[in-house]
Amino acid sequence: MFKAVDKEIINNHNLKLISDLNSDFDHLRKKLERNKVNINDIKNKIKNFQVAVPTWGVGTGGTRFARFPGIGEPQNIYEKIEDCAVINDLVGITQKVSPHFPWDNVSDFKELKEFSDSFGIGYDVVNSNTFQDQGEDNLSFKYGSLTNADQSVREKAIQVNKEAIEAGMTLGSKGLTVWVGDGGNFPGQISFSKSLERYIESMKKIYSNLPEDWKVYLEHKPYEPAFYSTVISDWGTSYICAKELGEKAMCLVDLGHHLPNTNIEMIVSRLIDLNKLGGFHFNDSKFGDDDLDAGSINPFELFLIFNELTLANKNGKLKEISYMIDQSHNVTDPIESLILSSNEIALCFTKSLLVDYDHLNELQDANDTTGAMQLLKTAFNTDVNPIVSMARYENSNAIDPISIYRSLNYKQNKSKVRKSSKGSSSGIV
Ligand code: PSV
Ligand code: MN
Repeated sequence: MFKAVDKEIINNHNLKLISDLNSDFDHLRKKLERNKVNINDIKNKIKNFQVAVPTWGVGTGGTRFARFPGIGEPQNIYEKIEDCAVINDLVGITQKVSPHFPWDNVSDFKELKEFSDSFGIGYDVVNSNTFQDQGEDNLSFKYGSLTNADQSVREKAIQVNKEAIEAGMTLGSKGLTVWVGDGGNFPGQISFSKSLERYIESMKKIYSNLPEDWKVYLEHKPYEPAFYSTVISDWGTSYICAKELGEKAMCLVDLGHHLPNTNIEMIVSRLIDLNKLGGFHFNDSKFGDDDLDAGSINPFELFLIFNELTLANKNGKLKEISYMIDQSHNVTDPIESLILSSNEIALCFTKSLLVDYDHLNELQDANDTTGAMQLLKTAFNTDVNPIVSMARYENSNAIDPISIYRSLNYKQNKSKVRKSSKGSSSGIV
């Protein structure tokens, strides 16, 4: 298999760091032992953890105002796969990518699969884009896609999704995420009732095209680009639609798709209990759908989400969940952001594994509010970096991925061979 980052470089780098890591790991082992936590059991779970990287995330994103291209940024899906392979060679927990169609403009999907296979990169859930016009015809998504009043526009949007499913089948994906920007910017613009009815009708047609072993993930979002009303605005609406569609339909929680202060971890718990939690788009935010790096603003929230997942898993309630990152990197090198984000996600998962849920249950039943919160805080405040770094080391990845990446001068080197995109057109991604 072809390696985007030379194994020798990783090994030499690790050699310099392993002695310190061994002593940090040993120190933490002893500390956790006092609470009867076996560090190796946790490390083994982290070694098997995976989160998918979005193909659109390795390109430089933008805001509504401008986009400032980074140097050596990928210009096509092949170059994006190369960047994703760099990330995965260093961290090892991002073996799959989540592509976006037709953003990812592919003429030969078999050839793309062979190319990504050669880097050891696979495909997670595929995404369909009906939130902007792509084709040359007069059927525009300006006033909605799957919910558009015009049936021929709806059919066009359904077709985009069917094509995404076909592409995903060739690539080895097992699911489709549907997010529509459909809604209204002004009171009276759309019928709340008819647009939801049309959404379900269109989604039923997409659903009927899903292969037997596929899932479809419905992504909700309260606003943007429709600022007055959004058709799939919240987890309740998403749940109702998923229920109406059937077993293969699940809800996807994008962390940025909630109004400020929403208790996302409780939504996660509700969806688990309703058997409809299917996946995540990890990111972080200060105000709304900011698409900032996971764990950069509110790592405690990320931990509390994993806390619900780990508890549900312990109780046998957790089904297969697709973990994906959905971020827009405007001012950082996307590769660095994705390395750090995958690490933050792994850290929060690790911390959740430290919680003694039987004890938490006892504290809750005894109404020991302080004790229960302390239990969670103690897990959250534990520095579990030695576990996550050791998991990477034992998986033959980098103990310190960022410093190796910086030593490669990867983007500077790529800027000599990749055509630069001069444009500064705006757009969140
Ligand atoms: C929409 O804001 C979203 O979260 C959806 O997942 C899109 O597919 C993605 O961002 C792309 O920008
Ligand atoms: Mn998303």
